[in-house]
Amino acid sequence: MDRRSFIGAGIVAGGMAAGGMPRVAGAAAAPDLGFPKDFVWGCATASYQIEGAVKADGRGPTIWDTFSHTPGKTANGDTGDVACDSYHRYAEDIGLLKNLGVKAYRMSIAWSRIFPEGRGQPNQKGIDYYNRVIDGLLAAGIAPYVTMFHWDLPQALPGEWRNRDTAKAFADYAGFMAGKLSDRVHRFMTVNELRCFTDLGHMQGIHAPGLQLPAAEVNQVRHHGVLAHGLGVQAIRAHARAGTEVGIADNTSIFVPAIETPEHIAAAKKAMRDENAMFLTAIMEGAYPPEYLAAAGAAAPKVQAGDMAAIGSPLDFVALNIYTPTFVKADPSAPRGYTPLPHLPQSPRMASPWLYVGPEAAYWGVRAVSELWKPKSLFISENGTSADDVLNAAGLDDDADRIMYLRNYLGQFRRATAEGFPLHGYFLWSLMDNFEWADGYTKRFGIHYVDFATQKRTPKLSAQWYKELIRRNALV
Ligand code: GBH
Repeated sequence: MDRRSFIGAGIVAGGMAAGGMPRVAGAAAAPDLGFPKDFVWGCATASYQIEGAVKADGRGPTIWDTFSHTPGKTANGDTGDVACDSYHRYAEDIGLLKNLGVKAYRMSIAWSRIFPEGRGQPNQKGIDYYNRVIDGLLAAGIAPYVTMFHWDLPQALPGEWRNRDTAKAFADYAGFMAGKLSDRVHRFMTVNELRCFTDLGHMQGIHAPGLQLPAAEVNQVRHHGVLAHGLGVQAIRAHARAGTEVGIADNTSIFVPAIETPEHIAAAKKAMRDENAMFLTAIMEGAYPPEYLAAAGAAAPKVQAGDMAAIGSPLDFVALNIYTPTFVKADPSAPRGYTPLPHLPQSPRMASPWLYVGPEAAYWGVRAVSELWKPKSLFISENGTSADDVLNAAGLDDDADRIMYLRNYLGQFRRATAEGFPLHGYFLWSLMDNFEWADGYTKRFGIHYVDFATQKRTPKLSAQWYKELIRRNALV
């Protein structure tokens, strides 16, 4: 059956179980809410957002230590100095994961715990910490999925991402860690969210290192970001055991067709490719699209021989962080044939002002990436929401709005799996409330509430909901 008749059959028959097996008798009229067998359910976190212990065991300072300690850069002057103190409480946090029944945990490694100055002599105490975490996860039956870089760049690297050498230093570090961990870790992600650590840090200046550079320098930083990814893929493959899978966790900008007709769908796919030209498009195609280079003109990135081949290194999987959509329509009068549509002042959004609710981003993100570039495999490396969490008089966090958000997005991910797109797993952001970058501790994304004064973790209602979803392997 091709994809289209498969969907049609599902509708006519009142739902097909994932994999095309007819549903059990008695449930024939109910919509099918199941996910594929062996779908990987997980939670995600990142080192600087949860670990704290910024001076422990030889960890070197990072650009986020510097930035968060600079007055006016984060809400309330919040820093990651303590965060969730997961550096010391990791065993408890593994317990939270185990209680949920997740099969996988996406975590990141703090580069400056391994190489305090970004390069040079490795710090065994930092390696030991990740060995403890990974061994603890495996003992709990949880597979670690490891991101090598989630924004906490060692401060000692001169010129940070403005310096091309940083991409090489990243590859050396990533290869080194893959050599240490690939006996137990089978999937690595190079970097998290290219657009965030390049543009937010170097164009808008709202993330570390807080720069507002001219276009040519921003494009060069972006180039160093994708180059780091590509050299990192090669280094991980060179040092990891055979069979290790390598991918990226990217926040590709996602365009949702305003109307599901062929012309608007084509417009959305074109927008996905064009608007991500300097990031995922370059990685999946091993080239910058000529239209991107032409539009950048004199500000186009300076590319050296061999760069694009490295950037285009084949991946075992693509992982997407999916939060918010841009709706788009076909528009023959627009230069590129499409027009992105603005959100309205009253468009629904969650506690973070940028977090517009658009569950269709889940389906269209997976579908467009699948159809444009045919990756072997896809994961959702992050999806989740902030909410105005408060503990009630009973000490509980009944976050029904987070459940609403997650249920809607997961319904759209389920549509993608039911239609046969190769989506194999989902990591909820986040296991627990944590340091939300420039928003400090004012925005909570966890399914466990963290009291930052006492470090007490309390499962929210959404944790119970996620646990039940995992138990049934179906939307609840
Ligand atoms: C991801 O970022 C990150 O990977 C993760 O670390 C983070 O905690 C999580 O999602 C939740 O944010 O309106 O100009 O202030 C998502 C990307 C980065 C998007 C910050 C919004 C602020 C935009 N987000 N950004 S602005």
